[in-house]
Amino acid sequence: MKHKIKELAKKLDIAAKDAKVVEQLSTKQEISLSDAYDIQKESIDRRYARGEKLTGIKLGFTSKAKMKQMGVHDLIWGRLTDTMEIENGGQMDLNNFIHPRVEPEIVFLVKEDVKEDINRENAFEYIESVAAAIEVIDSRYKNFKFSLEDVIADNCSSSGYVIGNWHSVNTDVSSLALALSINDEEIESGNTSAILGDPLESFIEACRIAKQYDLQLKKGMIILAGAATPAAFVKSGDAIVANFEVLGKVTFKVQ
Ligand code: OOG
Ligand code: MG
Repeated sequence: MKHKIKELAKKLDIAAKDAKVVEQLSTKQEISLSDAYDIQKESIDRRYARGEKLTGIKLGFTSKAKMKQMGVHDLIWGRLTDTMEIENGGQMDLNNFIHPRVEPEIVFLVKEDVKEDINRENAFEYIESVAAAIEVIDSRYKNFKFSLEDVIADNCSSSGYVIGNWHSVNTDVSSLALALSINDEEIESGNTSAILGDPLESFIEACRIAKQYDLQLKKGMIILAGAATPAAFVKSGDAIVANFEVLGKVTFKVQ
């Protein structure tokens, strides 16, 4: 397998860059979890080589709703880069996506380079602020179907994110009602407590993962905590709004 990592990483990177589907990797060869993370790393290294910058990490399958929707039951993580950011109130160009879906999330802004183990007590020393967010996911696999290893290799379907207004770290985000609407129609509703019981747990988990994978979480990076509801497909012309109680609204349009 080792000799195929680069080749598979290239395949997925090109699929993401050109917005073209590929066959699931796992139907052609056996891939271990560690191979899958190696492929992810190699494919994101190709983005760095084109000048993209790491902006943070995202967690996936942190809520039961998402696990059920996708039939995958383990927490996963992926890398976010600067070209994925969509301005709040802005537009996303559908030409750069295959079959995008949107999901409401919580995002944390890292305050200090993380150099110690993080728990519920010291976490707040490392969080600058919190915000509502929408993640845009776009699997590079046909019909958005994958195994756990496939989706990890594909950088956990990462393709875009929109961040709402930042709020003080003292804002309690453990149990906020939220709703996702498309063209003024409510598509999903839920609560942030669906995210590992409390999105703060995603922050702690992200710090643990970063250490395990030798990835430095730096001041100014973001951590996307994972979706609270199933994801919804979007199409050209859609106006997307996620509304999160005290955190306010996050919006964008699909063009
Ligand atoms: C994988 C990404 C999952 C989340 O928030 O749970 C994810 C996928 O569903 O394609 O981002
Ligand atoms: Mg997500």
